Amino acid sequence: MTSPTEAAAFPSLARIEDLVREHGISHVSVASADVLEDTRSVLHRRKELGLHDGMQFTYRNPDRSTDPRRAVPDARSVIVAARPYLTDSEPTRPVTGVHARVGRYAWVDHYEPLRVGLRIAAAEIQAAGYRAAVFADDNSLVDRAIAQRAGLGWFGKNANLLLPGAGSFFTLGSIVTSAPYEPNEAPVSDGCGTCVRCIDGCPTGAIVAPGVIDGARCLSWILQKPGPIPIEFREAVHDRIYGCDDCQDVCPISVRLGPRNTVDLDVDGPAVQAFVDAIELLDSTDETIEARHGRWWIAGREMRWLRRNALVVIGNTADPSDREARAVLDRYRADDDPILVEHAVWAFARLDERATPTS
Ligand code: B12
Ligand code: SF4
Ligand code: SF4
Repeated sequence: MTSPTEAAAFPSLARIEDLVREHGISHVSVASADVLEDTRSVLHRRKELGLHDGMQFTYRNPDRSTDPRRAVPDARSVIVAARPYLTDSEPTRPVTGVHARVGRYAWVDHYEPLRVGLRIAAAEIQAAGYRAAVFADDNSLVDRAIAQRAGLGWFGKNANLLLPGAGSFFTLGSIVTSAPYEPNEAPVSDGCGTCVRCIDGCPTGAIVAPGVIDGARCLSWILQKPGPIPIEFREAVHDRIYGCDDCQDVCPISVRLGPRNTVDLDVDGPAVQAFVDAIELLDSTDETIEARHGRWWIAGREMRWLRRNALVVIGNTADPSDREARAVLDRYRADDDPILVEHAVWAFARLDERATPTS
C-alpha cells in the first residue's frame, strides 16, 4: 500500500456511481468516517433494556460496529450505496399445497450484487493506492446509521431508512476507505410527519416507539432465532417462514414511490424463492433444506428452525381437512426433537380449532 502522497488520484464519485450502477445500485453518497456516537449510545441503551433480545450482529460489539476506523484504520470517508429490491410485479402464489411466504428482501440474494458492485468500485480505489473495504449487512458497521449520515434518507417510524422519492425497499452497503472523498452529509428531513401506519400495522406490536423495534416481538427476528416461537406470536406468524414486510407494505411512501425504483427480476422464474412448499420442506433432509435456503440467516445454521416455522405455517394456513398436512404433523408429533414435537402438537390443535370456528 502506498502512502497517500504517493497515491494516484482516486476515482471520482461520478466514476464510482457509473461502476456500481451496472449492478443495480441507484443511490450513492459519502459520509465521514468518524465514530457514530449517537448510534453507539442507542446500541448500548437497547442492550441494557433487552430490546436486542440476545441478537448479536451489530450489538455484539457496539464500539466496533459504530467506528469505521476499526475496519479500516486510516479511514477518511465512507461511500454509502443503496440498491432497490422491490419488483415491478408480484410473484404468482401457487394454488395447491400449503405455501409459506418469504420476505421480499430474501426472494433472491440481493446482497451479493450489491457487494459485487461495491467490490469493483473498491478495487479501483485500491488500484490508486488507498485502502478500501466493502461492508453490507455485516456485523462491522451499522448500515442504516452511516447511510443516514451520508444524507441518503431518514429513519422512518418503522426503523427503516427511507430514501426521498423512493421509500425503504432498499438494501444498504458501503465502502470504507482511506481516500478522502468529500462528505455529503446534508441531513434529509423527516418525511413521516403524523403518519403512524407502520406502528398500527405491525402484527405483533414490535414498534414500541417511533424508530424502536423490540426484537423479542419482531417476526423477522422470531423466525430466525433459536428456540420455541412464543405461543402468543404463533398466529401472527401466519404464513411467514422467513422475513416480514408488513411495516413496509403499509407504508404509503414506500408503496407509492417504491415502484419508481425497482430491481429487474423475473419473479416467477426458478431463481426466486417467494413461496416455500411447507410440506415438502418438512419431508426434506437437512442437506436439501440447506442447499435451498442456506443463504438465509438461520440461528446456528440449524435447519430445525425452518422446520419449526413450517409447522406453524401449516397450523395457521392449511385446509383443516388436508390429509397430507395432518399426516406430516402426525409424523412430527413423534419426532426426536422436543421443540418440533411441541410445535407439531400446537399446529394440530390449531387446525382443529380452525375446523370448528366459534360463532
Ligand atoms: C440486526 C438487524 C435486524 C434485526 C433488528 C432490526 C432493528 N430494527 O434493529 C431484525 C432481525 C429484526 C431485522 C429485521 C429487518 N431487517 Co435488518 N438488519 C439488522 C442489521 C444486521 C443491524 C441493524 C442494527 O444495527 N440495529 C440496531 C439499532 C440500534 O438500529 P435501528 O433499529 O436501525 O435504530 C436506529 C433508529 O432507531 C434511529 N433512531 C434512534 N432514535 C430514533 C428516534 C426516532 C423518532 C426515529 C424515527 C429513529 C430513531 O437510530 C438508530 C441507530 O441508527 C442490519 C445490517 C447492518 N449491519 O446494519 C440489517 C438491516 C437494518 N436490515 C434490513 C432489512 C431489509 C430488514 C427487514 C426489512 C427484513 C425483513 N423483511 O424481514 C426487517 C425490518 C425490521 C424493522 N422494522 O427494522 C436492512 C434495512 C434497509 C433499510 N432501508 O433500512 C439492513 C440495513 C440490511 C442492509 N444492509 O440492507 N434486522
Ligand atoms: S418486520 Fe414485521 S414484526 Fe417486525 S416491526 Fe416490521 S411489521 Fe413488525
Ligand atoms: S408507515 Fe408512515 S410512519 Fe411508518 S415509515 Fe412509513 S411514512 Fe413513516
